[in-house]
Amino acid sequence: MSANNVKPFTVFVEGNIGSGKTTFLEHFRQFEDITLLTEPVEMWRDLKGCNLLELMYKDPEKWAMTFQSYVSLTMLDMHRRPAPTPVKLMERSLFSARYCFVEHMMRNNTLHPAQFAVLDEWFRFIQHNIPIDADLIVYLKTSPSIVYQRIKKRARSEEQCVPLSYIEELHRLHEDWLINRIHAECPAPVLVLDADLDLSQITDEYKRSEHQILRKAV
Ligand code: DGT
Repeated sequence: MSANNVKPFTVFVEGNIGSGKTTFLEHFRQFEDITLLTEPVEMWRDLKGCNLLELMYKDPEKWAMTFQSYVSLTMLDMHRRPAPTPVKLMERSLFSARYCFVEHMMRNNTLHPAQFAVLDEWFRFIQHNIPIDADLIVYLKTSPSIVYQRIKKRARSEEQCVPLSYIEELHRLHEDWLINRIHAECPAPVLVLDADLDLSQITDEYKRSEHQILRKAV
């Protein structure tokens, strides 16, 4: 709840790996009265000394279930975290974990059908029993070849083995969820931004979203 006990205007920032979600959140640091919740990747890389992200990439059949289970917990924590401001900006959500990452793992058999069923039941249970506020989704739309180059350039150690085909598949899953609406639930209206632009031009594109995001704060 914000200071005056009104629910914050809640925005999910979504997009492929390397689409600039963190940079987008950083753009909004200049404004007052916004709570920024960046994705808990660091928690995934160090859970009591275990790097779950690395384990998942190195041996997906063995670790995907464990990893997704922990992603769900950390995402739910972010969804439920109170914001003392009129606007709350979150990097990703339980929805992209389910409709993009888990969906991919189910389709390529990384997850056993029984594992997928358990994750899906958790997702449905949470959706029906725990309020998840969502007022707007900002979709940072990119071309797979462009984010693939960015991922190679930033050289996060765990992601070195990521093939272009994985990025292409994740792109299709984001499009199916946010543009083609193949799943019944898209929890909020979607604002699409061109996130292929490089850093020198992207600020103007980010500004296009300020009005919709800040209108509750000003
Ligand atoms: P950005 O700022 O757009 O460059 O964002 P990234 O690429 O730092 O953040 P994100 O969420 O796209 O990806 C972080 C890493 O975690 C990446 O290797 C993909 C992985 N990841 C994130 N969420 C999930 C998930 O639910 N399942 C799986 N398997 N991987 C995930």
